[in-house]
Amino acid sequence: MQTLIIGHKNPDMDAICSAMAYAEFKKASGHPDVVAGRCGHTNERIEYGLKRFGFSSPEYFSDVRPRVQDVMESNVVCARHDEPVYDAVARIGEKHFRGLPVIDENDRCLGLISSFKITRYLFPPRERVERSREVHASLESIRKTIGAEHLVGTVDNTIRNHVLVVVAMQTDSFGKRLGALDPERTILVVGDRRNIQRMGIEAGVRAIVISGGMGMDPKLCELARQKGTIILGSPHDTATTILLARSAVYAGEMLSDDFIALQPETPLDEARQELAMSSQFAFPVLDDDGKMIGILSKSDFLKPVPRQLILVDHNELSQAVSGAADLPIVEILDHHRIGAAPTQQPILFLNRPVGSTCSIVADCYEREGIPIPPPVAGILMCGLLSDTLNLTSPTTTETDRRLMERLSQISGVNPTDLAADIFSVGSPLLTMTSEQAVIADCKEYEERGKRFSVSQIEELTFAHFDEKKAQLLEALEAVRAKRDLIFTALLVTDVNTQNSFLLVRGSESFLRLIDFPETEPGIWKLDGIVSRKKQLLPYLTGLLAKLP
Ligand SMILES: [Mn+2]
Repeated sequence: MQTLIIGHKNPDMDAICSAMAYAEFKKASGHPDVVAGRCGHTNERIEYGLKRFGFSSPEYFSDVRPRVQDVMESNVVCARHDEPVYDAVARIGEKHFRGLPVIDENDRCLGLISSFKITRYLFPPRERVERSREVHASLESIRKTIGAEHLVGTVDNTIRNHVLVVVAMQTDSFGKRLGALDPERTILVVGDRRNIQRMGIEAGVRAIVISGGMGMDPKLCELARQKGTIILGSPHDTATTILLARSAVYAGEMLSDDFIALQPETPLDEARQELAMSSQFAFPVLDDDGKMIGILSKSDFLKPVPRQLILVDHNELSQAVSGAADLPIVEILDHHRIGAAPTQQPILFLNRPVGSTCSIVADCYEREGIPIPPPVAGILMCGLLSDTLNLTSPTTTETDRRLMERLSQISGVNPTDLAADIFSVGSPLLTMTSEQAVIADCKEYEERGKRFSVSQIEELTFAHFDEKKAQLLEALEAVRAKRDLIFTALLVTDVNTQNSFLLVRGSESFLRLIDFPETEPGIWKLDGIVSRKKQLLPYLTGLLAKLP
């Protein structure tokens, strides 16, 4: 069972770093099958923080719903289209299967061969029993399947429609019968009846199989050589020889090519619905080139889902990776408001009003007495100082300060230096278009039936703000119009001075309510305001309440 530790959509530094550090903690406390993931793109700052401490960004998951590939059997037992049905039957019997997929020489799936279809072939209905003498196979396949030895001539691999003729009649009856046969296609199966053997050779039949391991008279062998008739010696009696010869037909001859195949990425619940009414015994799983990479049986739906989740830095399913609701959530570590869905089982739910989820992870290490490796301390610092703007945000607690000091000792990195380095990388105003800067960290809210969005970007200085502000306002207006919001806001924060500019586009009646100093139309100066969730959001929802 794999445990995936994953943060919220539109991940920030805390979501990524807490997932990775908690995965390290889990491994150190004896849970090896743990993996950290993300469900959105990282940005330059996150990449910088990870790289600085020797990590690379965790695996990307667009959706964690169980998929066909999670439960399919990838060690597939197949039949080759050019192998005798006899060999396929042996494998079906050995494994107690109801049939096999049939592949070509490039592993492409051609169809399915079922034991039902084979049985129908070997035991045809009475009205079709005549056809049962025909075997569409090469002589070599027939020889091998019977286990016969060459007595005269050698067989080839050309596939022909052969007709098996058992001679159990008097010579004069056989003489009449012989006239009606096409000698090129005829394989006689006969015991040590020399007259019959001679008649067959003289008529120029393609092959004679001598049953019962009885061999052939040297004179007749010589005659056969002259006439070009192949003579094979079967170790079995006539009845067995016939049965074996018939099962020399190629698997490809008997396949149903009208079959349902699956793709490895198909979600299991979709596959379940698609296959519910099908009587097919198994479903080949094919890659984009039609190559067989696995097989799914209906019983595979009963297998337990091989993955469970630990959510970090969020607890609401609306913010979680797609498909999270379909997997067991076994733990949640968070520092936001509680909006978690009910769970089936009791779970570990650590929600603490501290500055970052990374603080909670650092605390887990301390409580368990597990030493924090210096690189892990480094990424924990990244998440902590990025969420608290280096311990200056009003969300910061005494616990955060104490932990930051401890982490700094372990990593040997000064928090202020690290914060400066992180925030100096990838300034949104310098590295993004105005549109990107507005949507990169945009959260949408609904209050009293009114929908609005608040974005935030963090800068080291307002030096690039003036040149960008007009475009930012335009981008805000575009988002507002596109999503039909009552207003869109962007908080541009200078993490050095702890001040912000607020840009808002929306209805005149709303804008008039904002009572911070307005530096120009649509832009306000918010000194000392840095936290979207703790400072700005309550202010804005308060204003909304004043609207008629
Ligand atoms: Mn966080």
